[in-house]
Amino acid sequence: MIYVMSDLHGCYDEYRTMLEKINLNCNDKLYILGDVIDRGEGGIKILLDMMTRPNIIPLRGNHELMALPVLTKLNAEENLDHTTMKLWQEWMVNGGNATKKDFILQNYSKRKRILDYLETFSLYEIIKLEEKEFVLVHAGLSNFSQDKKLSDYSTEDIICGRCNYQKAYFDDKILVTGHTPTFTIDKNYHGRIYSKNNHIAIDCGAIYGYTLGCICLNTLEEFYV
Ligand SMILES: [Mn+2]
Repeated sequence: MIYVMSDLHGCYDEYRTMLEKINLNCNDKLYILGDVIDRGEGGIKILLDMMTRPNIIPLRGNHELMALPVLTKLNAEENLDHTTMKLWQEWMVNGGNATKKDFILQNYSKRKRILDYLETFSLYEIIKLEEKEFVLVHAGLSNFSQDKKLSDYSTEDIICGRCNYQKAYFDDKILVTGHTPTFTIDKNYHGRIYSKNNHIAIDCGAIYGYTLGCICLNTLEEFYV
């Protein structure tokens, strides 16, 4: 089975409970659509756990995008240049401190492994099942055009933009996104997965006191913690 979840934001207990709930085994795959870290306390703990599971495939979110250059410089004990300093400030405003605090408590080899792991996060994934095709990204496809290839979108288009959930982007594919908590999309989807207009939005706002959602792409069954 293929599962998708997103925006864990350091909610380690909910993450572990979800793995048990979906009974993830080595024949399954779990895609995590970014924003594993920040805001909540357990981001580093989640990363260390994900790293041990080859059937978890991580995609990059805007929080990993902010964190990686800053943590790389910190780890190398390099001074922050102007660009990284700006990024550092932006990251701190967006809940990066919880991650930074725990990162610097790790020993050098663990820190190195975390950084190497963050480098492997992909920008998008395409999943073809018998009758359905899914495009997985963290945030959306800004500057969308029907015949544009996924490789032609910029990192910002994929990771930082907002989706228009009222509009179907593809006729023949379902766009699966995190980043935008579903309670901000439609009041009927508080703490629930939004599934409409060839969209599946799976950030159910765990860090905002709602739920952690997970969907099985084969059956479209939804799971909540
Ligand atoms: Mn995000």
